[in-house]
Amino acid sequence: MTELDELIERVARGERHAVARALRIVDDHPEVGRTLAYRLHDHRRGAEVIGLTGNPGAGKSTVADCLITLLRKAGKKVAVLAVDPSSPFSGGAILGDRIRMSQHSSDDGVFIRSLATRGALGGLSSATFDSVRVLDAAGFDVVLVETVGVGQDEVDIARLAETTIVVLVPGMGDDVQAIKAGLLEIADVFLINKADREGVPALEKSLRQMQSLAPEHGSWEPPIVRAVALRGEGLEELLKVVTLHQEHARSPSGRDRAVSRANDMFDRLLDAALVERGRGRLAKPLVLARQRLRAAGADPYAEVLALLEAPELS
Ligand SMILES: Nc1nc2c(ncn2[C@@H]2O[C@H](COP(=O)(O)OP(=O)(O)OP(=O)(O)O)[C@@H](O)[C@H]2O)c(=O)[nH]1
Ligand SMILES: [Mg+2]
Repeated sequence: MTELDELIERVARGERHAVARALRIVDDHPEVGRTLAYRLHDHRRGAEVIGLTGNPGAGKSTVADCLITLLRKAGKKVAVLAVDPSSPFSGGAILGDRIRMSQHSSDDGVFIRSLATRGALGGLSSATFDSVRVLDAAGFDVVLVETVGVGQDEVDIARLAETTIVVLVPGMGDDVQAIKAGLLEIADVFLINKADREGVPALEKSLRQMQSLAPEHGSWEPPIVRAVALRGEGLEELLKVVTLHQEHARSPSGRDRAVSRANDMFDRLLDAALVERGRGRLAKPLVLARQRLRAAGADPYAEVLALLEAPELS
């Protein structure tokens, strides 16, 4: 058994040290991490991936903390990936997150990890995607991904998460400006946090106005939930709504998103793999792979792997 095989076995058994080591590899040595991610194919378990995005200080970590508590009560194992902004604040944010969530640090069913790497073009790094795969294989039922909603991050979080929660805060002045148009496209749920502050009705009103002007969001209208995460208020409601969204996302009418996520992952993996190996005669196997991806549950990692091993390739 190679060292990597052994690590994979131990990750799949949910051994904490192995999970930590695998995540470190993914973050520090992305190429090895990618190999690891491919080889976790047989250990996929279908964790719920929930994205938390919003401006710095909106309360994402506080919300994550509350969600951990609720999900643990429901008997679920929870992992949190905090993706640090590439801003000078990141050091402080990591420390803050660690301290806030430290009450869970002795709980074996909770795993919290900050990721340092950023994508080459901004946005989430492929290490973030691969890390989710590691945590899924390790048996975490829910993976929360916290990211500051800047630029490409917003788009990427919707590509990674089954459910994206956009955290907003009232009283930020010009609400319509604070709610960037892009957020409407990615939000499955709006959370108005710090609802103990003034300006909640105004924010909710502008949100609803923007929603009514926005093009159809398919069969799911993103609900608006209010919370005071600092006091743990409104989080049960948030979780209820997230569960509803998960059900929707896994139903036939919500399946499009999952398929486009799989396709997107496929493109990312394929691009990376082709850069490494050079382009070959990919047309036919590529078409077949895309057909398979149209079925729910197809694994983009496995498809790219199959493609690279296709006999048509010289
Ligand atoms: N008044 C009030 N303050 C809150 C609430 N939730 C969080 N806060 C405070 O807001 C500050 C930022 O909270 P965080 O959870 O660190 O926010 P964040 O979005 O994770 O911040 P970054 O990771 O730095 O982007 C902290 O001081 C929290 O105590 C709330 O519901 N009401
Ligand atoms: Mg935070």
